[in-house]
Amino acid sequence: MSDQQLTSDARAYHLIDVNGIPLADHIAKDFEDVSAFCPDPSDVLIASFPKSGTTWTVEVVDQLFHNGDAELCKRAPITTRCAFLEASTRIREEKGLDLLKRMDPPRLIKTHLPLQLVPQGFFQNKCKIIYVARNPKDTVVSNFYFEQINMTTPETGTWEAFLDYFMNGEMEWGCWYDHVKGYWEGREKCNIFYLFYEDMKEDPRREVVRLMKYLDLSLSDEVIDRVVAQTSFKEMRDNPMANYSVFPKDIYDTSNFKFMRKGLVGDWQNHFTAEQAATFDLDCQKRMGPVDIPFRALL
Ligand code: PPS
Repeated sequence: MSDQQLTSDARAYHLIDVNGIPLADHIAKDFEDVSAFCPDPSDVLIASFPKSGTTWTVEVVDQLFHNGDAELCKRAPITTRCAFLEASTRIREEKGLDLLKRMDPPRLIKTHLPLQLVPQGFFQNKCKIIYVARNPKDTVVSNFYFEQINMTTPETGTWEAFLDYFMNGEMEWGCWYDHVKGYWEGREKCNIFYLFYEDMKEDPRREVVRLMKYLDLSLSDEVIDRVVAQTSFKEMRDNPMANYSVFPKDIYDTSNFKFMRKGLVGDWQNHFTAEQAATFDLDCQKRMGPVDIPFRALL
């Protein structure tokens, strides 16, 4: 897929501080260009901390924009149907900014940047912004498995070490707590649709309808039902245009785990010890402070 062959030290990687946020070196180096990006007012930004349900949300929005037309939504891999704003050629065939130049508005744009690093053009042009958040314990578990697939970052290490890394806010794209709080606090001012993974799991139809209304679309019940059915975990897991299986093994090695891994709420219970969960919950309470985001599946 990529002309750029990753070398044996491809996993060597370091984080660079960009306005207080650790970004991968290959992303940080083009950050000025990313900041200067000016979207069209019709573009839709889908933002998240990694492994929160981004791909699911992108697929739903793409299908809503295409009237639930299954064939049209399989026109290209999801990574081409939606541009990853800050992506460099280390993780994608072409930079997000280059892909955007080839796309026609309204474009779907994905980002993992915290709100304060989102290019100002999105706010100036009053673009629609959807933020998807997932309870932190399932988010860290999903990241732990993804890092084992991800051949462009260093070896993952143990679960215990990874949990500390997450709790210390040392991850790429910054601290989870600040990320979810930033979009939560900015949601009214910036007209952000704050979506919860757990709500999508509980009642996908209800959330698809809410998304449709936010996007100022009006689709028939039949189309809505189709979108819900075509974006189920099982459908997306088996859809090569949605499940990331088109990536070569030197980028994502899915021999042991798939990108579409389990798609469940509460899988953290299979990974956290009782002691880890208690420490995590206490820490989470402190870190969230007075900001009361209605996360579920925490306990
Ligand atoms: S990324 O790389 O940050 O864009 O990853 P992201 O898409 O945010 O998160 C991947 C997790 O979302 C799950 N997923 C789904 N769950 C339920 N239904 C659907 N349709 C769906 N699509 C993706 C995916 O399986 C990852 O979660 P885990 O817990 O690892 O299975």
